[in-house]
Parts: sequence; C-alpha cells; structure tokens
Amino acid sequence: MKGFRRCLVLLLVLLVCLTACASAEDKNTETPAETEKETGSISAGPEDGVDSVAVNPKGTLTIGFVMIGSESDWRIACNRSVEEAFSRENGYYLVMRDGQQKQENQMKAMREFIDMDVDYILLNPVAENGWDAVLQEAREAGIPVVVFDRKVRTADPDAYTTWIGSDFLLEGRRACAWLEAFLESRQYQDRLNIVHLQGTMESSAQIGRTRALDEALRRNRRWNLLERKPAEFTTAKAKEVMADMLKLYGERIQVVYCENDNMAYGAIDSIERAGRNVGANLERGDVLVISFDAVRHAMELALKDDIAVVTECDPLYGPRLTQIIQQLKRGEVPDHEIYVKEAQFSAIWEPSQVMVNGIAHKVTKLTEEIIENRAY
Ligand code: GYE
Repeated sequence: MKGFRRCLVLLLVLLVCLTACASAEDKNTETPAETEKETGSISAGPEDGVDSVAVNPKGTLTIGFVMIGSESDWRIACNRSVEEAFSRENGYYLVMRDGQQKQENQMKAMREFIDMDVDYILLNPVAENGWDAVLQEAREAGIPVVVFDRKVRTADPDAYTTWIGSDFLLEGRRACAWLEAFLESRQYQDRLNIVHLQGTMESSAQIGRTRALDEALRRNRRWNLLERKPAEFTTAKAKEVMADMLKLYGERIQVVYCENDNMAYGAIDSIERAGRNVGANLERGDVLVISFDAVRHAMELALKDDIAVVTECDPLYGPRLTQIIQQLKRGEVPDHEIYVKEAQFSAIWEPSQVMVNGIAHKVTKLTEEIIENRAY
C-alpha cells in the first residue's frame, strides 16, 4: 500500500513537471512572434500590402523614416508630426534615422532600411539630386518610397512611389508679389536694396524661393540685389551672415529676404545689434524682413511688424503620410505629386491679397487668436 502511494506521489510530481515544461515551451514559441509583432518586422511589399494584415493580425507596419535633421523650428515640428502619427498605438513601428543635413547619411539610412526589409520608406531629402541609384535599389527590393516636403529630381519619374510637399516656387512668388503690392500701396518708387539669405543649397525650398526672387528682380528694375548668401536655414548662420552684410553695406540695406523663419530670427538679431530698426517703414530707415514657414514665434514677430510678411509652409506631414501609407496598403495608387495648400500672413493692412499669374491669393491679417491656435 505504502509502495503504491509513493508511486502515486511520484506520478503526480512527474505530471506537474511535464505541465510546467510544456507551458514554458509555449512561452518560448510565443516570444519571437511577440517580438516580431512588436517590431512589426513583417516584410510586405507594395503588392502584398493587404496580405500583411493576415501575416500580422495587429497590422503593424514597419516604416523607415529618413530624416533631414533639426536645423529649424519648422523641421522640429515636422519630425514630431511624423513621429506622433506613426505611433505604436496607431499600428506602426517607426524607425527614424537622422541625416544631420548630409545626403550621404541619408543614403546610408536608405540602404539600412532596404536591408531591414521595412514595409515603407519615408524620404525627406536634404537635396534634390543624386537619388537615382538608391531609389532603384529600393524599387528592386519592392519597398515603396514616399518622398515628402522637399523633392527629388530623378531621370525616371517613377523612381519613387509618390511625393507630397509644398509649392516652393509659389511660396516665393507670393512673398515677392506681396512686396510689389506693398510698395505700390505706399507709392514707393525709389531704388530698393535687398539682401538675400538662402537655405540649404540645392534643396527644393531654396531652389523655389530663390527662383521666385530672381523672377521678381527681373520684373522690378528698381530692385537691386546687394548680395545673396547661403545661411543653411539656421539662426546661428544667418546671424553671422547678416552681421557681415551689415558691415559691408550698412545703411544701404532696406530689405532682407530670408528663406525661412529661423534665418529671419538671426537676421533680426544682427540688424538690431547694428543699431537698425526692423519694420515696414522704409522712409524711416527700417529694414523690412520677409520670411517663410510661419511657425508661432515668427508669427509673434510678424504681429509687431518685425517680420513684414511670412508665407506659410506647412510642416504637419504626419497625418497626410499615414493616409498615403494606408492607401498604398489597400493597393490604391495615390497621385504622383501632391501639393499642400498654404496661407500667407501679415499684420500690415495692405495688401489684403496678392496676384500670382492671374490668380488672387489672400493675405491673412494676423491676430492674437491665429497665433494662439497655431499648433507649432
Ligand atoms: O522652410 C525650413 C526647413 O524644407 C520646407 O526646411 C522645408 C524647409 C523649411 O529647415 O525651415
């Protein structure tokens, strides 16, 4: 009887052990699957996008984000918007790589994402040229590339899936048209001396905004470009470049055309340090500042006329990009080029609209309320 009981106890112990082992094994098999889900490391190409849902019930998509850097307030708002939209909660696994303003870093990131076999690549290119080879590699790997903000210039227009961004030439044209209309409303007919701070050379934003000024200079014989220099879209560089220009041209400078808000901050700082006033009263000797982006701080400066006009460039790409990715996932084909609609702000009453190629564009009168509601 004793022997029988001992046997029963032993059997029970064995049973408990076996159950424990089995459940541990279960866990082990679960772990990689869990990790995979968490990292979203499924390899869905463009065509099998719908299948990816079946492969991964959570539908997590791996997105490789090739960033430019953090040179400006605009860029910081842009990066944040993408990061927030492609969150885990929304079903994405976002891998971000900072290009630190260098195309070679961006190329490296592209190749890393291709090796990782991510589902989609978001490319925010620092410059327009030089992307053909790496885009071809992505294409061969079956990874759709969505380019946004700045453009790429490729021999094959289908080298990337789609582009969404601003019409930088139109932005520049609106800024120049505003200056023309403003001068007209003030019946200003004298010579007008302009200096120009350019953004990162070869970037779409620089190319478009510079080209618009060139067109306006050709149209307005009295506009005189004293000098133009790159200032990398940063406050620090603009401060330095503007200080040099002030040393060289002093009182002659009447207008500074800054290709983004951060460069306007730098320029304003140097102008004030040189003992000059920023504003729109040219007769009084003000330096009139023109800027692009319209981030909150620039709008605050515009409200007190320190910036005369600021042409908007919208950085909130996150929700737009998730929409495109979802379209692609459903197997739909988005437009090859998508332009974002933008505004223009000034606290100066006149002009209330500007004409570009026969089309009227509203100039929004800046108010405290607009600034308070600004998301960035
Ligand atoms: O204007 C500037 C940024 O590409 C539109 O880059 C973007 C520009 C923006 O650094 O502030």
